[in-house]
Amino acid sequence: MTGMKTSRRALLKTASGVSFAAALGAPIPFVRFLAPGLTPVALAQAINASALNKDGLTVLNDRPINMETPPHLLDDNITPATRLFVRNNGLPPAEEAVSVEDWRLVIDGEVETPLDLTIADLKARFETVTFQLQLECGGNGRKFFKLGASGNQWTFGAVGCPQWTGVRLNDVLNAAGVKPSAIYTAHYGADTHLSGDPEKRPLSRGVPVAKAMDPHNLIAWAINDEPMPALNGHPLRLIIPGWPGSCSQKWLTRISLLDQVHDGAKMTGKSYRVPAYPVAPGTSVPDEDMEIIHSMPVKSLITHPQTGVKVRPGDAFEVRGHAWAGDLDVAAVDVSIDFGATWLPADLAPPANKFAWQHWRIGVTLPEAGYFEVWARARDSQGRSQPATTPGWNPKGYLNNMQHRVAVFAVL
Ligand SMILES: Nc1nc2c(c(=O)[nH]1)N[C@H]1C(S)=C(S)[C@@H](COP(=O)(O)O)O[C@H]1N2
Ligand SMILES: [Mo]
Repeated sequence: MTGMKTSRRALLKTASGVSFAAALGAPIPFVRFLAPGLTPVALAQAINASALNKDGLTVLNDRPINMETPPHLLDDNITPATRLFVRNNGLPPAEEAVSVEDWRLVIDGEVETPLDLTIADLKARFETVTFQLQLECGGNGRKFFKLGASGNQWTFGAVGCPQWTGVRLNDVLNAAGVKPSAIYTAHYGADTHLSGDPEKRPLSRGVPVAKAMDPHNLIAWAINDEPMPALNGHPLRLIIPGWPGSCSQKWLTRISLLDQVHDGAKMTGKSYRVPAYPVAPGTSVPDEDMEIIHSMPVKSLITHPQTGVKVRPGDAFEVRGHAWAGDLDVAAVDVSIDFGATWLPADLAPPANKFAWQHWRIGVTLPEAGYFEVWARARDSQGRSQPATTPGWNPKGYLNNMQHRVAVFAVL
């Protein structure tokens, strides 16, 4: 029987249960069956703003926690930590278990000298650098694919460009001495698998050594000059800009260099891979025909005005946002107010540094009263542009770089 006494005791046993009950204003009689990490659905929206210190993000899933940012909240040139999306494949390490002083990063595998470093060692031995680096989930835009894939139904906001501080990944790898046999990295973090099975990892991805040696990759401990939020990888994470966010391991504990392509969790099968050739939606593609995603495609966001806004016909208003292009730069951003019939060139700023997203703006006037849409289309330095609707279908719904559209009502 579940008497009041038992349930009270069970409640006290579960620290999160206590705060959930307090937040709900009601006891949770079956709290002992509430799996760790599972948020009461009644709190799923409330919890992001308050307990998780994320400002206005949309919760897509609470176990694991996944949250995206509405485009108009990404208007800042440098994304605030409170507005950076969260994509977790497993359960983050418990905050009490994270000690900045005791955190270790191991570099091993195909290296001359394996390293075992504290964060203080990283700071003492290597140059500290700060870059604005864009981070986008490979599945951003998944929701819009026809014959959609399961997984988080990201719309536009699984992207951000904060300022990160840390040491260069290549400095650390060079200190370990990369052997000629090393061709791929393997990244490991301290988060745990949803099943609770300690043998299983939620995510362990890697990149070719050539990409790993790019001097913009960071082993980072700070975001916008503050420690990173727990959900974004505190106390240490990788940032591998321009490639799917999944390469940027959070709660980083180990980087191994391998003499073969890494086969860790979410490296194989259909994970972060797309068909090597175009396929019709719904096609069943053999695993051997799937290729690992490298650079993310060119994309842009309209961060102002917010969709649904009202303006006066004949009055100019500013449209602005950001654009990015994976490993490339953005060469141009065009804007349309007539469903793509004609396009106007926006003013486009150069990136603050390589791999920072680029800001664009344009003054727009709507000719008469009625419903309009503002569309934005970026073009990369190799001439590739964004499609009006979803690009090539793939089984897991990656790489959707379709144009962002906002609704604008012109009212007298
Ligand atoms: N350890 C670990 N690192 C991880 C993940 C994860 O689940 N565990 N998710 C990855 C994915 S899929 C993305 S898109 C980015 C998201 O980073 P953010 O949550 O800081 O926005 O982190 C990556 N690093
Ligand atoms: Mo991701």
